[in-house]
This record gives sequence, structure tokens and C-alpha cells, in this order.
Amino acid sequence: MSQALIDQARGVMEGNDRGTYTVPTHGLYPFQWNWDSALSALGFSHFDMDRAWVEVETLMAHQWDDGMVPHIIFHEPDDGYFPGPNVWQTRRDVPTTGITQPAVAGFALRKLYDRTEDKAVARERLAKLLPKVHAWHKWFYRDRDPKSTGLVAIIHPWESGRDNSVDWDEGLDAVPIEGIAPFTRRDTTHANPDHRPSDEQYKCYIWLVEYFRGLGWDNAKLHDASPFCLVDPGFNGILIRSCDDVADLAEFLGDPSMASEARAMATKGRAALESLWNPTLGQYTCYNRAAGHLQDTPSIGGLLAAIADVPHARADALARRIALLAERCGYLVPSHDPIDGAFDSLRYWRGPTWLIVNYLIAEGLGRSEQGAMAQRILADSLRLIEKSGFAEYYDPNSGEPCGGGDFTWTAAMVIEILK
Ligand code: 9YW
Repeated sequence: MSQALIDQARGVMEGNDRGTYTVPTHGLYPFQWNWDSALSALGFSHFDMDRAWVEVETLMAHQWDDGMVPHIIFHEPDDGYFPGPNVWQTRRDVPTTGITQPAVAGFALRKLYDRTEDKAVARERLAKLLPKVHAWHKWFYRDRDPKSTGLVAIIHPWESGRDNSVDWDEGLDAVPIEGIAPFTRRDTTHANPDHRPSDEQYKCYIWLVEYFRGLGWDNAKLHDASPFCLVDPGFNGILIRSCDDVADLAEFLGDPSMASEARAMATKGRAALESLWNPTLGQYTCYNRAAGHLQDTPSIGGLLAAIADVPHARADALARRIALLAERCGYLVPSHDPIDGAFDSLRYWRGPTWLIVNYLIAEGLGRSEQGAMAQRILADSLRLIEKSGFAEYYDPNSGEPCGGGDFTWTAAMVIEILK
């Protein structure tokens, strides 16, 4: 059974492979996405190690001079996606967007290094990639945490990777939508509109893009200028963990100065994460930096922080919180608490279950003495695959497949879980 699933997953990945990068899925997402690529590399690493490294190398080849690694790289023109390069206008040779995504690459590189048998080859490839990933992390703490709090902010919902999460509703209320150029969405022609963000949310997304474009995509200005400025515990958790992984890798490469810089960022970030603990909910929650307060939205962002090797008492509380969510749905981990009024079992990041987040939470819990809950999450993930195939995400009540089909990172996670 497992081998059959692994073979199918490999088929999905190969179908979306464009040689040096993979697209998340044919049609809906025809370019290279940042955290999709890093997670896909984990899938490749089990059957084609060279290809796994290439995926991250291609991503990092499009890093900006200031250190940012963009959220989409538009390798080939494709009218099937909106907003394309003509909206972003970032003036890159190979067009990219002007915002970033969760910093999974450092975490992925650590696993690629560990799994590459020929360590001389691994070290050679790592020596070129690691300074770039480290520069990205330094960019985060410089330009997305200008007051040096230890926590970075996102300035666009797309940066979080959880586009229409309830976490962003309040922040988006501060985004005016007047004056944007008329546009036609393309996502709703590929996927069921009931499973996608709303038109109102899309208007906010586009307003922010046009606004940042007007500021010349100058990252030294964007954080303070943005009306949308949110601190996401999951996003920070991933960055903290990747900084730790970079520190370990720098030690292996014999670069003590990079190792100590990376370790210091991780240590400061982990301490600052504590300020996002929400005792009422028993999980971390988002801080609205633009408004200056901790939110109460019970989303998966606060559970994803488990990836950051949080204190054991916190990991224990997160596992208890997830056990509670298990009583409220059929398949862990719902992206929003089913008993909250804003929950929507079909609409993207407002309720559905996503395999990539399941994997990252389980990975973190497994390292923090919460192995039983980690196993439970992974078992639910495989039940979803067996029932509904390699979908983009799933209804956490019925297990019904949602969004795009034959999805690269879902397939990659299945291989990662089963191997
Ligand atoms: C968009 C590709 C991306 C993911 C994001 C997910 C969605 C839509 O699809 O974003 O237009 O960027 O929310 O996490 O990287 O799979």
C-alpha cells in the first residue's frame, strides 16, 4: 500500500517537474513558488537527490540584492495566473513578485545535507547555498523587524502562505481598496470559487501590490509604510528553526561567524515568540503590529510555531490544543478552529486541512517530546490521501479534496512521511 502511494506521489511530482523547478500544480499555479519548492525538495530527496538540490538552487538563484527571496519566480510567461509580472513590475531579468514567503529553505537544506551520502558533494553545494539563505534570514531581521524585537512581520497575506486566514481579516480592514486598476481573477477559473479567497480579499491583495510597487519595491520603506503589518507565530517559528538549521550547517562547514550570527537570531526569535503566547486559547496567536495588539484568532498559525523547538511546556500545551481540535473535526489539523464563527470547512485557509502544515507541526512536536500527537497528525494526513488523492487541501470534516488537484507539495509530503 505504501509503495503504491509513494509511486503515485512520485508521478505527481514528475508531472509538475519543469526540469530545474517544479510548479505547484498545472493550470492554477504555473510558476515556481518559494516554500512549495523548499518542501518539494524534501520529496525529491528520497528518489533523486541531485534534483532535490537543484530545486533549492533554482530558487536561490533569484534572490534579490538586498537578500529577499521572492514568493514567485515567473520563469515562463503564462496568462493563466493573476497577478502576473506586468502587475508586479519588479524589473528583474527573470520576473518575480516583490514579496517573500515562509523561510523553509534553511530547514530543507539541513535535511538534504543529512541525507546526501557523498558528503563532499553535499558540502560543495551547501557552500554556495548557505550564505544566500543566511543573507535572506538577515534581511528578514533587518527589514521586517526594524525595531529589533526578535519577531518579523509580514506586509501582505500572501507572504504568510496562508492567504485568506482569519488571522488577516482585521489587518485587511485597514487596507483601502479605492483606486485599484480593474482586474480579472484567474484562480476562480481553475478551482471552485467557493474554495477560494473572496473578491473583497483579492481587492486588498492587489491594493497592497500596487501600493508597494508605487514605493519602488524598496524594502527599506515597505515595513513602516504598510497599513498591513502582522506578526505570525508560524512564519516566525519557521524562520527561527531555519536559523538554527543554518547555524548547525555553518558549523559543519567550519564557518563560526555565520554559525554564531544564525544562532543568535534563532535564540532571540525563540525568546520573543513567548510574547505571542495566548493563555486563553492555549496556543500562540498573531500580533497585529499596525494596530499594536495580540489577536484572539484561533488559527493554525499559532500551532505551526511548534516547528521552532519551543519550550516543552509550550509543545505540551499545543498538543493538548490539537487534541481538542480533533474532537471538533474528522481530520487533523484544521487551519482554523471549527467552533469559531469564522470557520469555513472549504474556503482555503479558513478551515481546511493542509498536508504541508501537518508535516511541519508533526516534525516540531516529534522533536519536543510530543511523538504521540505527531504520529496522530501524520496518520490523519495519510487517511486523507487514501480517501481523496493528492489535493491542494481537504475539508477537515468530510475529507473531501479541495482546490487544485495533483499537487506537488502534497505529493512530496506523502513521500517524506512514508519513507
Ligand atoms: C497565490 C502555491 C501557493 C502557496 C500558498 C497558497 C497559495 C496562492 O498557493 O497561494 O496566488 O500565491 O496559499 O501557500 O505557496 O501552492
